[in-house]
Amino acid sequence: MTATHPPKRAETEQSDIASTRIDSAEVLVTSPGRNFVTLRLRTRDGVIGLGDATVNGRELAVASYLRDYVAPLLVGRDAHAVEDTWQYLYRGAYWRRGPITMAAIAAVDTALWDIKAKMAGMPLYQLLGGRSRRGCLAYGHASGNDLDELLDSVRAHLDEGYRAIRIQTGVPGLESVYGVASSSNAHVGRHGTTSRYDHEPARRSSAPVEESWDTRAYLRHAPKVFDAVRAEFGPELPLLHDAHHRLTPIQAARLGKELEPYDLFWLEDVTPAENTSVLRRVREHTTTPLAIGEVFNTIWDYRELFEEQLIDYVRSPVTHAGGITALRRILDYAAIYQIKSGVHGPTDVSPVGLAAALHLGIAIPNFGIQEYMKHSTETVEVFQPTYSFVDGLLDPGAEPGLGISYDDDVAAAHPYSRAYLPVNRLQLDGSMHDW
Ligand code: CS2
Ligand code: MG
Repeated sequence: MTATHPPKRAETEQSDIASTRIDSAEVLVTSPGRNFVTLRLRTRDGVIGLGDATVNGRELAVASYLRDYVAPLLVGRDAHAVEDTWQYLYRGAYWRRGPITMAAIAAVDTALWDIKAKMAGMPLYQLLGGRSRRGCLAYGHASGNDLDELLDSVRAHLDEGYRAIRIQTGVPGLESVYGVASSSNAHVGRHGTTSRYDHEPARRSSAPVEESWDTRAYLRHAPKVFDAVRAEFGPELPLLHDAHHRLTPIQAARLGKELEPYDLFWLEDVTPAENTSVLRRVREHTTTPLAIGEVFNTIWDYRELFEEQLIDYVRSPVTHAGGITALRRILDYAAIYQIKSGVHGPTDVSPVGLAAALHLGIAIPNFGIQEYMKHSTETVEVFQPTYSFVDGLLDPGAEPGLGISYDDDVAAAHPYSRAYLPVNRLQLDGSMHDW
């Protein structure tokens, strides 16, 4: 009897494969104000796909993972085999999860979806089920070192068309707080203040900037801030707040409870990401909606949060959760529990990552809100995004694929330069603290 050899890969449409094979996989690192890592795949037919692999402050680790281990596996593969390639890279590595691995897989997955949509001649969202809404509601970042600065910043955002606003302020007694624009970063607009806290360039120094923290001072101050914002802007405006992993469960419960009168859209990252079961305690005490997940990597991180309905919004971006394939799977799972998307969209997620989120967001049934911080002019010149922001809604645009094209010449004018996120220490005694 003749032995039959099963095909090595799940390639079924053999005749098409030659032209859709991946011919090159390039890892592009650029720093137009801040560092970005982009994967560019090209098929034999010359169709280009882009994927974002930026891990803020650890960029070159993903660049190496992609360049040294993943790119050699991609050349010759069928660009249409999106799911099989995802499984091949995830299961095949043996080592599971983690930000570097999942950002690398995300970049491959996003680039393959970009290629598939370009081959179909359609904007990517058409392949994800088509348009489900007029646009993706975006939230902007208002901040101020004191209340006057903050209220001005909210007004500036309303002028720009935002219909939902995140509120972060300085805390009396603390010199600076992450998430609040420092005055040196402020750009003077009609209302005199900044619209972005990590205004580019990203902080470049030989070591991370050290910030100091006092949880009791923060907990005393936060309700006063929301009281003032509601008094000024009324009950309608959706308001969000990020506690940036800094609280214990019982402190988080107290904050959620004290903010209930101000009807937040969400309270984000109240506790550190590792031990999600502590959110049971928070949930027992407050009806303030909770969002978490910007540092999660996989669907497994969400399992108990979904099944016990401990959260209301999923913060994972395409870039850090393994791509469009993986985030779609997470959000479908979330939908069973009436949990919605609230995709992470700071400026360290590149325009490629943001575009991917918008194609997904416009298509899925359980879209919630999209974070939006405008990228710098230099970043826009490199990536040339075609998405738009009109009347508070983001739209992925009508170009085939993701709608992003990478300008190599502009990128080359902005070489990589090491930059760190800050660290946080307790003001009391200098102990390292979550941030
Ligand atoms: C923040 C981010 O956007 C957010 O909600 O938590 O600024 C986050 O700290 C950075 O993206 C980290 O890279
Ligand atoms: Mg956050």
